[in-house]
Amino acid sequence: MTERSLVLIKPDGVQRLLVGRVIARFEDRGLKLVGLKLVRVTRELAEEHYAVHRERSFFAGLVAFITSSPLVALAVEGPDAIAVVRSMVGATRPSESAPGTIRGDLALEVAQNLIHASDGPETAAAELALWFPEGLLAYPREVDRWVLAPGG
Ligand code: IDP
Ligand code: MG
Repeated sequence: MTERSLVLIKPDGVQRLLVGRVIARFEDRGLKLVGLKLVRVTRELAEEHYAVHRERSFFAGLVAFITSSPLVALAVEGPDAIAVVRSMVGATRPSESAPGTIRGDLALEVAQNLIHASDGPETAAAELALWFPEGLLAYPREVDRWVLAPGG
């Protein structure tokens, strides 16, 4: 099923100039961009995004980190995009992230693990609405037309 997922390239990824390489991985996989922007995150947005972790010991540090410098928010679309993106991102703790995943290749610390990705259909819908209140762009690609209507 075609899905959309929210991806955040966290401040460490922007500071380390890894934005293009991370986006390229998703494009290489065949996922289509339907939203993309550089965001200076407010405390309110950060606390809303990570509300599920409000009681965790690392919450204050996580909010401080995510608001410390701009991040890149992207919305990607494709078949089973939510699970595909999560598998490409890798485990939360870089010590457990498999080589070949984004975290497994590019991150080493859990507090600076480079990337966020929605973990299910409900969180994806809520996170896309939170980060892209202006909505996403739907548009056809030539490859979609070729696959869906060869010769047509
Ligand atoms: P996820 O990003 O893989 O979905 P979550 O468990 O939802 O992982 O945690 C959200 C974020 O909180 C992680 O990506 C990481 O940046 C941070 N985090 C999680 N656990 C810890 C921890 O034990 N110490 C510091 N930061 C943590
Ligand atoms: Mg999570």
